[in-house]
Amino acid sequence: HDLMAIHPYNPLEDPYSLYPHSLRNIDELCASIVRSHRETSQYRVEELQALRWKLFSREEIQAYQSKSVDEMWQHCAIRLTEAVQYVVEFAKHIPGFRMLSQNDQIALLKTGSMEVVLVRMSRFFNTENNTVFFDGKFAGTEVFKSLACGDLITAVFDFAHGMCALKLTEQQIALFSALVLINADRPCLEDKGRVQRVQRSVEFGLTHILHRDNQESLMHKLYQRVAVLRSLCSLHMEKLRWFSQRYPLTAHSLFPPLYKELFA
Ligand code: CLR
Repeated sequence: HDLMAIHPYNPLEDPYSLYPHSLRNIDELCASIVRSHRETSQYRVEELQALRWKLFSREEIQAYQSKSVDEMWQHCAIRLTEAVQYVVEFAKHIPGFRMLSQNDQIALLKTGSMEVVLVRMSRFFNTENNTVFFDGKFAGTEVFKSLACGDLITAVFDFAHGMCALKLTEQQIALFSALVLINADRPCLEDKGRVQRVQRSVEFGLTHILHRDNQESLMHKLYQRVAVLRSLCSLHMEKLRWFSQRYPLTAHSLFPPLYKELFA
């Protein structure tokens, strides 16, 4: 996919379009983001729906709760890192992402991958009993007790709850995830202008599908969610610093390399 086919737009070169933007290209852009989301989302929504009855037993919950702080942190860091790896795959197939410099790709992933994991969490969340699909079953906040960061866990669960309330379609989640990732205001970007052009095309794609779905009012709500994401990720970093100070050995030698690379 060639982004220049969308930005800037030259009507003389697009005999198919009756509109100020090429719908053909914007449809292609949306389709490839949606495809990339689908191929990297681990579970389909229907599959997760079918697994909802699988809850951790009292004994299993107790086993998680009796893990030591560093044992549970290590366990969660591994799970989070797996999720981040899928987000990296997702990013690679967003049209235009691979055309950014390596530095800028890494800068966007460093700040955005955790945010996308949290957006994706809403697909793995059951609002009826406030549980998230984790380690093969649905887990409530009590499962994460031994992490000793209850405020972060509560905030993360609240966020998932709020995202679920928006009742987004898979296509909307895909485009929103791409928009969260491709953000020209992230620090340490070499070529802000180029990121901005990719960002505009993704924004345009999201606007396009919201318009098609007759849900333009969602745009405002989604931008509000972005602000909450920022605060959640700084809380995550704060907890990570606290943990690394208390358990330097675990943080240094037992955390997955990618987790350290992205968040340390
Ligand atoms: C998010 C969507 C991914 C699959 C996935 C994997 C790991 C899950 C994550 C989801 C949601 C958040 C999660 C995480 C493992 C641990 C973490 C449940 C479902 C909780 C919130 C604990 C965070 C602890 C850090 C402070 C280390 O596609």
